[in-house]
Amino acid sequence: MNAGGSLPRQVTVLGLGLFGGGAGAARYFAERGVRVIAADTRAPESLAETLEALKGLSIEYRLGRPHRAEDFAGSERVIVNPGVPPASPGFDLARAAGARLDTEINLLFRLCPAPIAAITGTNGKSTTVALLGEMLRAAGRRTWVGGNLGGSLLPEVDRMRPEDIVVLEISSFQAQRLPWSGVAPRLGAVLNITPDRHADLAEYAEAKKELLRGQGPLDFAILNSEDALLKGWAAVGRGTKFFFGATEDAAQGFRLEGETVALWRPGARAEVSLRGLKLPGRHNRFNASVAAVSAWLFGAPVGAIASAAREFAGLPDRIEFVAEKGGVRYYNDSIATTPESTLAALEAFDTPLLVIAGGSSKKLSFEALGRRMAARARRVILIGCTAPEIEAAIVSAGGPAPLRAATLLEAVRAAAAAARPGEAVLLSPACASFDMFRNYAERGRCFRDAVRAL
Ligand code: UMA
Ligand code: ADP
Repeated sequence: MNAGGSLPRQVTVLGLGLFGGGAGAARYFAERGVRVIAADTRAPESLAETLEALKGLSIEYRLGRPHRAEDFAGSERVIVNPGVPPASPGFDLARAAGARLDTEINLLFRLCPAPIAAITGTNGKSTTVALLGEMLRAAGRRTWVGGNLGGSLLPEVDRMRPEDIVVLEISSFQAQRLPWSGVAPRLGAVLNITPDRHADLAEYAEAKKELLRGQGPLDFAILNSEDALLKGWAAVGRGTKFFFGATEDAAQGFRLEGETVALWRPGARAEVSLRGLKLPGRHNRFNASVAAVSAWLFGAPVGAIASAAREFAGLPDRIEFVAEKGGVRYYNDSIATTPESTLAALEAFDTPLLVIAGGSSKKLSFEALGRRMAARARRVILIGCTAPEIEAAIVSAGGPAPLRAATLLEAVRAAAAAARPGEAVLLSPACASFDMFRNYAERGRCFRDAVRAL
């Protein structure tokens, strides 16, 4: 098999990046003898890890400057990075060169012989994807996990078999471009839709809808009736809809009953126990319910689903337990880049909390977060550009004035000095990291190092 028919002679990868997506596309084509031009506006020094990983492959690099017509000349196909916005000059140049636009994820959809389960939403995607992967593995299915959570499955596609399952995390930027190839997943789940960096919520919701639009009646769509937008999506695409929070009269659906997930479809009914789930909070029981119904629809036995849920230790940077020092527990939730994620994290604890928050702005309101912080956090330590805004929200909600720190290291030390045994220190920034770090992962690493050095 190759990239949807015969291989092109030449492709341009528009946006090489650091998370493996652009790099996976470049590797896939270069390993198959296609001439590859990799264009990225970033300088080679800031792409060093990617360049190292691609060493030895024949790839022509055009880096560290604005895109030019010559980067696209002669390319039949341009693999557009999800991080390239529609306004990027790269688009005009690609079109002017007469190239077909494609994406790494679309290529995978077209080439992969196994059914695909694709999960999108504003929050909870990575956790749900990883947990579904574990449930399917526990059921004995060979499972490939990838997509937005990092890396690329594309170079592996020749090793995939029809009886395997591919589980993908799909961002709205990836979902939006699925219609370029007219592809749809066998199972598509949309967890929730809350304001994110997309300025326009309606446009953001439309992007997510693309995941389900191309589905047929034999495909499954998992939705959430507790979400204000998603509850109205019964007619999006032709897939069979399973709603979280469905009432008994629905032909199929699933819901949480305490620590048990009830699942049903015509002629079949099951219950999955979530007892022993290590992930804290109701939002994680919801994520586990979505993973459970998805695994069940792929034929996984309920015993295997429940044992995988019990065993799952969670992912790095998502309310990740780091260490206990002097009776204080430290948690790293660096991935929480929106106020909603931090709100969910605050609900996940029942001990007194010291919260480290702040970072670069996504232009979202901190009003609700300020209220909750005022009520829930015994002490807040703020870092980064958004510190004044978050402070104003907390103080106007009647909370105590937060502390300020110039660096994350300083914030961890201030939290440690203020914390008492039995309390928890939580890094949950509610903001992006780009004012102080390269990305959330680097911020999480810095927090872990600072805690371990206490
Ligand atoms: N770029 C250009 N020209 C432009 C615009 C951007 O060259 O006009 C370049 C940038 O300079 C940058 C690159 O495009 O170097 C994008 O970098 P990247 O590291 O994000 O690229 P990839 O490694 O291909 O990562 C992509 C996803 N990136 C984005 O969606 C922005 C990764 O999601 C994903 O893990 C990976 O593919 C595999 O599928 C990252 C992400 O931040 C983690 N996702 C967002 C999120 O989770 O909130 C949506
Ligand atoms: P994503 O991949 O969508 O960013 P993650 O699983 O990485 O989601 O979780 C990101 C953050 O969102 C974590 O801080 C977590 O506390 C929070 N979160 C996880 N699941 C949910 C949910 N279902 N609803 C709201 N917040 C959630």
